[in-house]
Amino acid sequence: METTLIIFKPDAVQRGLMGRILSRFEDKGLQVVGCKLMHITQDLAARHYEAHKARPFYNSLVGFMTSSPVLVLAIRGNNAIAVSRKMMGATFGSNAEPGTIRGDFGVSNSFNLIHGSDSPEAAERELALFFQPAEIVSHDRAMEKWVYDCSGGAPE
Ligand code: IDP
Ligand code: MG
Repeated sequence: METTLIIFKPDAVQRGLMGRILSRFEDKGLQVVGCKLMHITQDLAARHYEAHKARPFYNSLVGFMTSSPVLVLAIRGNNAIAVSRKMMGATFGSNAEPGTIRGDFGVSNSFNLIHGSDSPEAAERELALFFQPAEIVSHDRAMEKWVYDCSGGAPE
């Protein structure tokens, strides 16, 4: 099981799309193990997006991410990182496929609603930036055996 960091960006929160976007993750069978509404500080945004520091859009990206509250989630499941990225769609709303979150809810290239970790290394780093270990609430779901085929031992 993987855990990934998902952020509903300020545009998603301001546009009242939190419930509809979160429903997609729940509908898919992914599990919420961490969740908080927060205002990202300048320092946290800089650490989160440090790989993009040299990019021309970096300042506006940090400005956007700190402009209004975000909903930060820890989402768990089999291949949760790749599954979530696929659900998010391509980076730019203007060319994200219909059926994806970015493709269905937005058209902007910078206000693109959602962040998701892009690798296991990124997920580990980003989860540690946004959550204390005790804020990750691992728990068994009664429906788990109907979400995954566990007949072989490991969830399939
Ligand atoms: P990702 O969010 O799909 O992983 P990244 O390339 O990691 O995309 O970029 C991080 C974020 O920076 C994007 O989600 C988007 O908000 C913003 N961004 C990326 N490229 C551009 C651009 O060319 N113009 C404006 N904003 C951009
Ligand atoms: Mg990225």
